[in-house]
Amino acid sequence: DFVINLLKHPTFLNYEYSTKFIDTTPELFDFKPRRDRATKILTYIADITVNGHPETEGRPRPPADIKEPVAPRTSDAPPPDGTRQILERQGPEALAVWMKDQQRLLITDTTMRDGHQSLLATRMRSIDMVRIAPTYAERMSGLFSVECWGGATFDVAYRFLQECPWQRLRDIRAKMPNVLTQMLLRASNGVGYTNYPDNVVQSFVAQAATSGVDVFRVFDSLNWVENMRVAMDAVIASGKVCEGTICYTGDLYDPDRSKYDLKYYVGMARDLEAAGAHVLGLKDMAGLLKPRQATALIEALKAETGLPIHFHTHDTSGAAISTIMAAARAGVDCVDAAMDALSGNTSQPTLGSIVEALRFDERDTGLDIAAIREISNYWESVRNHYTAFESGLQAPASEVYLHEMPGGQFTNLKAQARSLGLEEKWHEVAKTYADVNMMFGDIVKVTPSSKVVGDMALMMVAQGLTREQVEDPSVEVSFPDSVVDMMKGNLGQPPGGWPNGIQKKVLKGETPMTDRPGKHLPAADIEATRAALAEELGVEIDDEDLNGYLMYPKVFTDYARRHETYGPVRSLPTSTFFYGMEPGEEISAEIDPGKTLEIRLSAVSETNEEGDVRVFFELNGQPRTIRVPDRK
Ligand code: BTN
Ligand code: 3PY
Ligand code: ZN
Repeated sequence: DFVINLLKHPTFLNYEYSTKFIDTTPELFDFKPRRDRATKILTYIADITVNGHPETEGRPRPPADIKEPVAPRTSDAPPPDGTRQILERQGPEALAVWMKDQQRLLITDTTMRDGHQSLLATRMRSIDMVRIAPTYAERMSGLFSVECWGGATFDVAYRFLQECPWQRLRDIRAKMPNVLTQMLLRASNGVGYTNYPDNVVQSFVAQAATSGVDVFRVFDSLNWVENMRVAMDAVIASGKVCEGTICYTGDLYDPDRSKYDLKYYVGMARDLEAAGAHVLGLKDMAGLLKPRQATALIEALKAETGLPIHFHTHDTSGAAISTIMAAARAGVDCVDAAMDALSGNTSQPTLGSIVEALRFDERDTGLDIAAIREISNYWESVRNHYTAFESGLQAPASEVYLHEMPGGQFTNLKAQARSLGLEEKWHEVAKTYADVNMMFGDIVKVTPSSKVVGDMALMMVAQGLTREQVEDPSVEVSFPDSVVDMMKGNLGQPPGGWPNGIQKKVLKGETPMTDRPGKHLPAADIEATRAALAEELGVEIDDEDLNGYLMYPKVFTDYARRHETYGPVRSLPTSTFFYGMEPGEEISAEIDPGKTLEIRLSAVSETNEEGDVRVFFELNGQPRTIRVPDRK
C-alpha cells in the first residue's frame, strides 16, 4: 500500500527531503556540446535564479541582507605543530600513549560533520568549512581532532550539494595540516546503509587514508565486533588511527535492561582492544549516558583496557555537559564537542562551555576561548545561510530517554513523519519507536539499524498497528523492506540474536543468515567496474571517483552527469548555490587555486514564446547571455 511504497522509495531509504529534481527534469542532462567551466557555472546560476533550487523550495529563507561569512584573518606563518605531527612522526600507537599521558581533557571538534549532520540535515557545503580551516590550524592546534568526514556527509555531498566529498577532505587537510582529521565509518556498511563486499570496504578505507583521514571511528550498528574486523584491519594497515567503538544504549543501571550492563561493555572493549584498536571510542549517539553511569562505565573501561577513551555524545536531553564533567572526572581522555553556534540539542554539547567549565581545573583543556568565540561567530554567520534546513526543534527534551533516537536521526524522522501527515502523532511515533526496539530484542539503534526501527515505527503509526498486533501471528503485516533485510541477517547479528517470534513472522519461513554478511558477498571486480564506468560516462575515472561509485553507484553517476552540465558549483557562495543571484549582484568563484571568476548578474528577461528566459551576466567584465527553460 501507499505507506509501504513510500518507505521503499529511495527518497525514504536515504532520509532525503526531495529528489524531484532528478526525477522530473531529465532534460537537464541533454546539454550535448561540451562547454567550458565558466559557461557551466553561469548555466547553473541562471537556472537557479529563474527556477529556484528544489532543496530550498517552500522552506524558510535566510534574511534578505545576509552577508558572506568571513573567517578571522590568519597570518602567513606556518601553523604550530599539533596532533597530526605526532601521528606522522611516531605512528598511531605512540599517539595513543600520548593521549593517555595528557592531564588536560582532549577535545574533538565535530562541527564539520556531526554538528551540521544533526542540526542542518547534513547540508553544510565544503566552501564554508574550507574557509575556516586555516583558522583552526593557526589557533586551535591544541585540539585532538576535527571530525569533518564520513557518516552521512559522504552521500549528501554528491547527492544534494553537487560536490565531491573527497575534494572536501583534501581541501580541509591542505589548509589544516597540523590537526588530525577524523571520520565516522560504519564498519562493513562503509558510509552507506548496507553491508558492502570486503574488498569495497578495504578499498574505501585505503582511499580515505590517502585522501586525508587520520582517525577512523569504526562502529557497527549492532555492536557486532565480528563485523568490524575488516574495516578495522584496513585502517590499521593504512597506518592511521583505528578508534574501535562501542555504541552505548539503554541505561547501565536499569535492572530491567541487564543486556547492556557493565560486563557487556567491558567485554566488547576487550574484544576491540584484541582486534587492534588504538583508541576506544564510546559512542553515545542518542545522548543517553547519565553522569553516574558515565563514571562507572569510564572507570571500568579505563581499568579493564589499556586504551585511551574517546567519548562522543549528543545534547538532545540538555544534560550532556553534566555527563561530560563526570566523564572528565572519571579519567576519559578525549570528548567530542561542537563549536557553540552549531552545538546543543541534537548536536554535540557546547565546546566553549566545556572549555570554560574546566578552566582552572586539573583537566583544563588549554584551548583558547577567544579563538573559540571568533570561530563560533564565523559558524553563526554560516548557519544563517542554512535556514532552509533548520528543523525548528525548540528545546531539549527528556523524551530521548524513552525513544533513544540518535541525534542524527531525530530531526530526519520528524521530517519524514511530517511528510506522511503524522506530524500531530510525533509523540506516538516516539513511543512506537521504543516499542519497536523492544520487539526487535532491545538493539543498538544507530545508522543503519536506527533507520530500520524508524521505518517500522512510521509504518505502525501510519497504519494504526500496535506491537501486540505486529507480533500476533494471526494478524497480517506487510513489513518494510529494511525490516525484512535486517531480520535476514544482512546487517549482522545483535547480541543474543534476533527474537524468534518476530523474525519468523517477518521472514515467512525463509532461513536467516547468522554469519557475517561480507562472507557471502562476492568481491567487486574493481578494475572492471572502473572500465565500465569510464565507458558509461565517457570520462576517466580516478580512484576517488571509483570508490565513490562503489559505495553509491547511482548517486555517483547522477552527480557526475550533473557535473558535466553545471561544472564546479562547489566554488559558488552558499547563497548563490541555493538561491541564485539578484540583478546587480556580484560574486567571485575560485574554480581553481588562483583562477577566479568575477560574475555579475545584470538582468533577467521575460519568458519568451518557447518558454525560455535569458539571463544577462558579466563574466570577468565581458557580457555573456545564458538561456534557460522557465520550468515554473
Ligand atoms: C542537485 O540537485 O543536487 C544539484 C543541483 C541542481 C539543481 C538544478 S539547477 C537548476 C535547476 N532547477 C531545478 O529544479 N533543479 C535544478
Ligand atoms: C552516522 O552514522 O551518520 C551517525 O552519525 C551515527 O551516529
Ligand atoms: Zn553522533
